[in-house]
Amino acid sequence: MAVYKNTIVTSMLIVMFLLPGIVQGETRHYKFNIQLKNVTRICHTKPIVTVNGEFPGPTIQAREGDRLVIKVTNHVKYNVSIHWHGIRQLRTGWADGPAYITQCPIQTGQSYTYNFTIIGQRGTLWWHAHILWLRATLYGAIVILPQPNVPYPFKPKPHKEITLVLGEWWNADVEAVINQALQTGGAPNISDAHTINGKPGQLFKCPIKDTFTLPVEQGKNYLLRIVNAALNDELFFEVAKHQLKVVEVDAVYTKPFDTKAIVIAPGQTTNVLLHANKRSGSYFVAARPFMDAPVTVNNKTATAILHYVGGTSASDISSFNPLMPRLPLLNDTAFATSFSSRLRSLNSVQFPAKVPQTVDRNLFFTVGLALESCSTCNNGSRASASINNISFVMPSISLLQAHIFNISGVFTADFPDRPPTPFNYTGTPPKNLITSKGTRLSHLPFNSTVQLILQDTSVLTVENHPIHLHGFNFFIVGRGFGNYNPNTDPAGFNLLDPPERNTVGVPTGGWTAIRFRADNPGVWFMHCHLEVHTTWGLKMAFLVENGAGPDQSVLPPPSDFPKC
Ligand SMILES: [Cu+2]
Repeated sequence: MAVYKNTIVTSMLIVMFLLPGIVQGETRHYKFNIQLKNVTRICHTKPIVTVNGEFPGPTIQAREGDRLVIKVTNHVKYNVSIHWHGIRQLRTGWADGPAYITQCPIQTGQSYTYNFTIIGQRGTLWWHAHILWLRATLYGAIVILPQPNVPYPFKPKPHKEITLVLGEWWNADVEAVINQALQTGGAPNISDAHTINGKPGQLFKCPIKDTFTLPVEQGKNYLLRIVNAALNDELFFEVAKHQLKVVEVDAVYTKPFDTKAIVIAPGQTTNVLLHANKRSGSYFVAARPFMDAPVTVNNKTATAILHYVGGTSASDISSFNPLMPRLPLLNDTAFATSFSSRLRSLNSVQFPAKVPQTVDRNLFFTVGLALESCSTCNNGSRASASINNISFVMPSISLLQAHIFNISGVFTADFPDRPPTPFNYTGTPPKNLITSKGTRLSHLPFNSTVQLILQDTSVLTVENHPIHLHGFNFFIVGRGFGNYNPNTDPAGFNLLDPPERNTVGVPTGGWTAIRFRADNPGVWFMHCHLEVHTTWGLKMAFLVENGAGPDQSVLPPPSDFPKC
């Protein structure tokens, strides 16, 4: 009997050794109660929508291979849905979360249990509401550790890990801010503060309890998991007098490199190592926008305090006198460009960069802002935003349901592969360009390889658009300023170790080339992660067919799937 048991154990070990990817993970249960909570920031108190009364919301802790079962119950007046940003959701599109794309939202008093497995991903991601502007306060980090006994590929091993979620705070009710903008046709009021872990920091009034602190010990190394959860602002992030070593972006390891600051767009995550190499003292950790277009942003600096503990250091933050980092200037395009160009996938034997070397589908999408007529608006027009000149109209039931259950009349699968009317995208725009509206999807056969050029336009103004794709990571194989040139630009593409992400900033007045393999069946949203642009219509979706294999089709929806 003992011999028999040993044989089984041995064969199991052999199987596990041969197939390290299928080590069984744990199932982790979370309960998210969506509820109002009165919160005070910069001397303003207002009720905000939270998970479990926490702001920012709870951090989800998991390991690669784990299953997450998260029961979300809605106790507020708004319909709610939650997106697990960056999680690939292989075959589980029902759990992705964008309202009216993969699910109907969870109505007041109702619950929905998101159930999905983290496959082939480890690092920092995050979750946020994916309806209205509720993600202003409904957000939190997802920390995915490697499987047990699998070390990080970078050195040194961090002594501690600290999650820093960057956000934006409005003193006014955020839904009122965007509703007012839509009525008048103008841009929404900018936020009143930026925040680090929900706290604006000492440069604002009422600072003391509004400051997040990071105690560190001399000589130790720390892993900072940085998330940009701001609604509308790309951010620079810097720690006074400390270099940062970038080791991961969007839950994909990178070739490590040192930098004095990082640039991070809404939707992106960045892990950096920080060596606490000072003797003592305290240092500001600071975040401030990057904006290199003629667009008004909140340019206020959020701060936290990194302080050395032990020795003579004080413990009361009111007695700190921290040093301030210089931070890149608001419009420092050169710094942002240089930072982006230094990002490379690790591309090791263990973590290869599987860049599609051939392309089945060549797509060219313009992304940009324009105006549309509006009889009730102040100037007779309002801002609109579009992809290939189509401003996306949200359906009234989810696209994934319409696709899987063959419900007609919800969308058409005829999103154009290129702009209907070509023009000088970054030059003087044509005057008579009419933006059309539609719920149109781009159709992709299962497992096809896609190259997508994202081209900014100057129709209303050029601007950096952080484009987020659900359901996939993509490789950023090229970027540049001006108009993409299909004859000369591909020669410069990096098809060896390009960065792999789920969100990419398309340069202001420029373009980005991405590649991905459509190996995840379902309906997958792609949109600008500046919430104001998404609201104005800068969004579309891909429809990826089921494959022929047994594991290549969308699983059935869960029994508690919300109804519209
Ligand atoms: Cu945008």
